[in-house]
Amino acid sequence: MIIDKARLYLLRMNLQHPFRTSFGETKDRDMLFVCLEAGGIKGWGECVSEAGPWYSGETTNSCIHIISEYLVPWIKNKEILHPKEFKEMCMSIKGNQMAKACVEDAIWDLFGRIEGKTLQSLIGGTKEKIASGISLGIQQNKDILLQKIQTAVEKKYQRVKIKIEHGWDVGIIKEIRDHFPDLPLMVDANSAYRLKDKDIFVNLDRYDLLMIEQPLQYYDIIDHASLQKEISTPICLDESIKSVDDARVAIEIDATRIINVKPARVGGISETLLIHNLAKEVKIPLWCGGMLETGIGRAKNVSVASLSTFTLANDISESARYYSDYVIEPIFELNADGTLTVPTKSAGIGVEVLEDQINRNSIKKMEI
Ligand code: OSB
Ligand code: MG
Repeated sequence: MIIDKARLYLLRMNLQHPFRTSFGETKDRDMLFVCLEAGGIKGWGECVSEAGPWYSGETTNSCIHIISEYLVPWIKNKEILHPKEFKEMCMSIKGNQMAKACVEDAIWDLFGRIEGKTLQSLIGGTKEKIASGISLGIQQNKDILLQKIQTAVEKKYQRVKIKIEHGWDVGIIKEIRDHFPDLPLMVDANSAYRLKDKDIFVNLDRYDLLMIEQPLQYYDIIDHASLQKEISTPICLDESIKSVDDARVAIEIDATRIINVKPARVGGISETLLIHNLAKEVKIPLWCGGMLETGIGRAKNVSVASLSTFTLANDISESARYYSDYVIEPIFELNADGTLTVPTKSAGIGVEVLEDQINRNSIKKMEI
């Protein structure tokens, strides 16, 4: 295929509820979408970057820059036989994983739509339904959190993840365990702690958590291995794993016993497939993380989570949880068994993209 047209859209989308983590609060999101066209067929990618460099060093503006000045010009009007070629084509662009993933996703979607195949079948995903978990941000008080957990349990989410930070950790987990002794529960610190805070994790070790996600620095792998020696709850890295090489190192030194794979954090679907192959070889369980995606990114994540190594519940909740303005059809609804069905309504990411809706609501558009 030859990509002959490319467009960026920026939409401001309000979150249904503010989402607070140890690195800050998100109230609305400027969502960036890229649309690539080849001979009139369109493929879509969603960029997960946030306005500021709080989760990683990338921002929405850095992604606009990298996508429009480098990534798209480097692939436009060139013959591409398979989406896996994208990585090679952009190899000399360092870092900028979210920007790369957004463009690579659009190439996979476009390729699938041209070939008449779903993304799931292109990557070899085997499951029809994927296990859905929920990630609950830091709340104003414990009663609000307990109520949100109760609602999640009633909706049959398969596990609950609680964001933690200093002052909202051991105490709140004890409280949750008093009310929900058997709940499949985990915590995510988003790098809020240092090795000197080890006692907090030794205390958390008593509460039968499925895992502790990214307790220490975002660039750190070694200290996580030291912390893992002190506790039996598995550590699961998120921010620290930006490539299959990071994953291999972290596994080798026992810094991570489970990996939260966010395709956008590792630079795209091709890199995700390498992590999938590694995980199969070394028998490390995976699950797919989320970045408050709208429908386009969500559909991609659901397809990725259908790979056989993604055996744990994913941070992929129903569409209505975060936004009311939908950009795809059909939206994702939770099944009674706490799963989401892998969409197969159309080729590519499996859902229709509502281009008119995106076009109408954009606050910025750019032809590249
Ligand atoms: O660390 O997993 C994270 C949201 C934004 C940034 C980082 C994270 C998250 C989540 C939400 O936990 C997961 C979701 O999309 O539901
Ligand atoms: Mg995380």
